[in-house]
Amino acid sequence: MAFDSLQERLTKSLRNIAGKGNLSERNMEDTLKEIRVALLESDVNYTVVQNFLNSVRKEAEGQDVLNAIDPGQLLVKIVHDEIIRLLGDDDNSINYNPHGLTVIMVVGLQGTGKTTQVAKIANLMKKEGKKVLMIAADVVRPAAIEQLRTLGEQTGTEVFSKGIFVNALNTSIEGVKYARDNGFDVALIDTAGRLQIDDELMKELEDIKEAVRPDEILLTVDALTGQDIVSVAGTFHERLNVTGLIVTKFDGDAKGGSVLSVKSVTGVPIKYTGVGEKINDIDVFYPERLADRILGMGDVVSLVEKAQEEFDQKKAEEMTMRLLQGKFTLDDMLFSLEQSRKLGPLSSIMGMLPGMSDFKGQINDEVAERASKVTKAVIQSMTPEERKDPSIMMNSRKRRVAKGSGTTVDDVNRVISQYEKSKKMIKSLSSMTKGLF
Ligand SMILES: Nc1nc2c(ncn2[C@@H]2O[C@H](COP(=O)(O)OP(=O)(O)OP(=O)(O)O)[C@@H](O)[C@H]2O)c(=O)[nH]1
Ligand SMILES: [Mg+2]
Repeated sequence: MAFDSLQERLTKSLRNIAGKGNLSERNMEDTLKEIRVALLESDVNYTVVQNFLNSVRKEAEGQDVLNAIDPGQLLVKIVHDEIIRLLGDDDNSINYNPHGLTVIMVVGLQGTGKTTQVAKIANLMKKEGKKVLMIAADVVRPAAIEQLRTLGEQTGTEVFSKGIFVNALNTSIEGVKYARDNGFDVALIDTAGRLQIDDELMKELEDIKEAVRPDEILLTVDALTGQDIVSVAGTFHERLNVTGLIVTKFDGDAKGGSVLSVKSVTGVPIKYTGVGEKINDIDVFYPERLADRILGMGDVVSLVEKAQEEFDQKKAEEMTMRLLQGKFTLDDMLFSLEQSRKLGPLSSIMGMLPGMSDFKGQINDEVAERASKVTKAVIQSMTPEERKDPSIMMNSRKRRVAKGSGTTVDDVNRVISQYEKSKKMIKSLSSMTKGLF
């Protein structure tokens, strides 16, 4: 299958870091370098590779990968998400005409698989309950009409043809009219191909486009042709405003890099992939699935996503619920200090709450101040009773705690007064947000 070698290489370099509890800047750069080479050697367009790595780096910085709970896995997830973005994370589905007949033109160079995909797509749409007509507008090759008829018989799809003596334009116009008059949902137009892009072909396609006003113009590109995909797609797109790509022969052992580049270079999304010669050998294109496959580690990626979601959510919920009820003990303060490295500062949790983002800065500063060993040591030296109610902390208790924590009575006083201040603020915040939860 396409991408096998890219997959192998990416998986190898990512597996090296996926299980690492710590990731140095150096490890990360090494991994990014390996990814760069793997992409370039798979024929991904140079500029696309540069942009891709820049985005990964930026995301890694933004998400503070090096300080994450599981830096290696987080980096894998970032790479995965960037591949999805590269492949197009917008809507790739067929744009059906809401007012009636949907007209789809299929165009492309000779032998790239137009006729075969027309039949495959017709078959897919029929399975969805649509009434589909295939229009044989390739009048250049006499055998083309016969080919479409055979495929039509195979799938029970009606084929419209005027033979080879009526030109492609008129066949298309009449075919679309026939579809409209006879209550078809979709008309798929199979057009002629040329070995190379030439003006005559483009003109013919432009004329058909002008006359039938298609809802979709799908361009077939052969995965095996490598880098050419990008320039061919670019040229067709310039002339015709192509709405989607069908990457055919995806079952072959293409390096696949051009498939990764084509969306970001031309802006045309991939809508289908052809994965064999048989009628059912077509897949609706989902960037996420291909990204999973390219990384060969969909399992790891979904695991990271799930673990992170659960972790963040559960802890954040517990914490915020306590805070929102105005309950805040020294134990909570200790807990928040211990968790802050994993969870991000308390402020980021507060920032998620409606109406609280304004207080983010204040809380952040205070938490940062307390995120010191002294604070932790002081609290840890207090009895559970004292932690619950520090007002019982008389001088003798303060001296004991200072001694036990290797700090001073001043330190203990500071911790207690910081706690009181913080508690007051949390109480006032909680009264402000009452009713929100
Ligand atoms: N392996 C593989 N072969 C395919 C795929 N799609 C099409 N083919 C084969 O590619 C060859 C050309 O397919 P056609 O559908 O005739 O291509 P075309 O673009 O209509 O060709 P022209 O009409 O001559 O321009 C045929 O032998 C198909 O069986 C695919 O996804 N995978
Ligand atoms: Mg054909």
